[in-house]
Amino acid sequence: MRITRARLFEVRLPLVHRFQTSSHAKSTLDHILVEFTDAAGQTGWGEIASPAGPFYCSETTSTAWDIATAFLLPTVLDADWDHPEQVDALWSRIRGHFFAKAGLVGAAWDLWSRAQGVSLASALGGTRSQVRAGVSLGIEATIDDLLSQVEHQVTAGYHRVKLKISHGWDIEPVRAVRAEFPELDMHVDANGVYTSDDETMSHLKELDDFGLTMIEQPFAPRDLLGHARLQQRIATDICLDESVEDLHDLGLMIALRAGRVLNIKVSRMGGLTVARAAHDIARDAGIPVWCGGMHEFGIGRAANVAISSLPGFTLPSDVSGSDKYYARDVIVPPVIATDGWVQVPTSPGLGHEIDLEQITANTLRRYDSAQTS
Ligand code: OSB
Ligand code: MG
Repeated sequence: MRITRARLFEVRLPLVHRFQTSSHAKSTLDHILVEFTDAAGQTGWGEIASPAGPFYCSETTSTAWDIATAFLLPTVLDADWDHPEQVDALWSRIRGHFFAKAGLVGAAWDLWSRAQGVSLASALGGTRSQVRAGVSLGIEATIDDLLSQVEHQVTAGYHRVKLKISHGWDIEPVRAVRAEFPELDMHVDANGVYTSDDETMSHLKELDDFGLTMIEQPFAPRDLLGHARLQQRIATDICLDESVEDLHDLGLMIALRAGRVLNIKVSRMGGLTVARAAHDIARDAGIPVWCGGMHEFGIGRAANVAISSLPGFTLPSDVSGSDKYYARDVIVPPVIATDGWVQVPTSPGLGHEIDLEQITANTLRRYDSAQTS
């Protein structure tokens, strides 16, 4: 297979509800959509879901654009390959920039599975026909606002609710939600805002009282030792997100027992090929996984649904319906959750049509390899 043309579209979509984490707030997202065309004129799509600023990780929309156009695309264009796994090898010399790589590799997987006439989920080895969805709720202005968000999502049927926490917004909101929803499958995500000193560890230990399924990423990404120490002191499982960018990080997490659950984000780990390998390694190590999200538009969201169909994804994934985030998505039909379940498409590739009209109507800048050489 040979990719003869690549197009990038930097697309801005407004969020239906402003989202705040411990590090930043946002009401619009700028993601880069990737279209690959092969020699036969078939196309495949991927999404670079990097946040605009370097607060979740060091990448930004602009760095992803620059790295993709200057370094990644030149290695991929006109190269011969038989399977999308070989696309990762084309840029083995290029360090980091996982979000940028993830978008490109996603387009290669979609292109390849469409050409084979198989769904992306089955190309990846997926075994589920539907996946369980959870929602991620941002930091709200008041606890009452948070309670009404939880109420709304529980009524919509979602199977798990994750609450973003930070300094001054941790024990009390969790206590309030638990009091109203005693049976709810609930966890918290700090996005690395805490420091791993004794006082903070004692504070976080108070969360043991609320029957949380996990505490996600309490400390800085590289503080694997801090996470290992906290896991020894608390009963609640620790889940790593930002700390695990590649398979070496995952090896360290397992060796140090720095957590008992893994959030596999396709974007954070450089794409579907590495995400699938992480799933296999975690499964062998007895670590349950779920698929985290980056508020992907439909293209990235559909890839998340596909990977969530693998057998080791035993916990609900952040694959909520498009409507939680966007009034109109870039795929048709959008991803839909019914009673907290998302059906895994069986038609070829991502299993959704691309809404090129919606994409071009919201494009901030574009690149076309056919118009630059
Ligand atoms: O840590 O999971 C995170 C969004 C932006 C940055 C970090 C995170 C998130 C989410 C999004 O929680 C969840 C989703 O896409 O549904
Ligand atoms: Mg997280």
